[in-house]
Amino acid sequence: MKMIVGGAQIGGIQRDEPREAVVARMMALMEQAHAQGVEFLVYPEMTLTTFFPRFYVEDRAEFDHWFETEMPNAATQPLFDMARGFGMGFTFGYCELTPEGEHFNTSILVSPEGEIVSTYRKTHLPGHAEFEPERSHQHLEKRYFLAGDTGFNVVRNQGVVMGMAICNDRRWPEAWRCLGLQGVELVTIGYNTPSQNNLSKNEGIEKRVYHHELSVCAGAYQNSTFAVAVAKCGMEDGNHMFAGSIIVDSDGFVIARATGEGDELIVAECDFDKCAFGKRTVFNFEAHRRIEHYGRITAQTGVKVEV
Ligand code: CDT
Repeated sequence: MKMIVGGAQIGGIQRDEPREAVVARMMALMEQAHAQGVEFLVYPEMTLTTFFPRFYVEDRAEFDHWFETEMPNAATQPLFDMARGFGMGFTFGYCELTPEGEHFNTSILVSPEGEIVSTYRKTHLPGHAEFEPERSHQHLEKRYFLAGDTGFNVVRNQGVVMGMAICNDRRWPEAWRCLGLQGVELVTIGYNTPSQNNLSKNEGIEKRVYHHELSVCAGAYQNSTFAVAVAKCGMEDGNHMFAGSIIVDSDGFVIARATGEGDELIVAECDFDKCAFGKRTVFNFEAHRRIEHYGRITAQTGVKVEV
């Protein structure tokens, strides 16, 4: 089962950039993708807005305007319509405000018929909830979002078992394994990652890009799945976020890579039949996993040194 998969990297979105302008950029990439035969397209985390968790406001309600209360909505409907016209599935991230008043960092997976077939709410929220002056920049995801309540789920879309994760989730093997245990064949990951560690100026961008790539390649290999990790990147409101969008095969090799820091399409033909070999040999979970020794993973959160 082969499918041409694309990643639509998006360059910086400035604070005052309207949703409609962003959607126009997304549609330009979708047109390019269609011209290259892409059948499924992955956009970044929080594709519609600037990465506002870098800003602190006392009253978080002041930031509700960054959130979508329905999807699709007037701004995004043209994207849905274009994808349906092309017969293309896609996924993108946005900030969701539910009718119950809950705020999530969300991504949706949309079938070629234009139906939202899966919704994922980000589990691992990095950063902090209060203003912390010792940091070179703020990362207030814990202030503006609730931890997701969906867990890690898969859906069969266009014949492929697909699952979503968002940004910081890619660094957690638990997220990958939850998807792996459901037979995932394509993991989609959108991200916004600042190029500087806000507590360590000495951690250069090279190390940060390396850790990103290491996480995605390891997760793909250890679960014998393809992965598409797509950045929102470049300069945003005077802050730099690294690029490095990649498509990774089920052996953990990068098979497509972005070269710039702006809007850019990456494309690879993915042969999902390749996933089966790893799943029935080295990573045959049924044959080799030893769950009797894994209890700590769900019973304990932090490290306990008892020796
Ligand atoms: N958006 C997001 O999750 N970014 C984080 C930054 C980590 S530093 C607080 C990431 O893991 O890439």
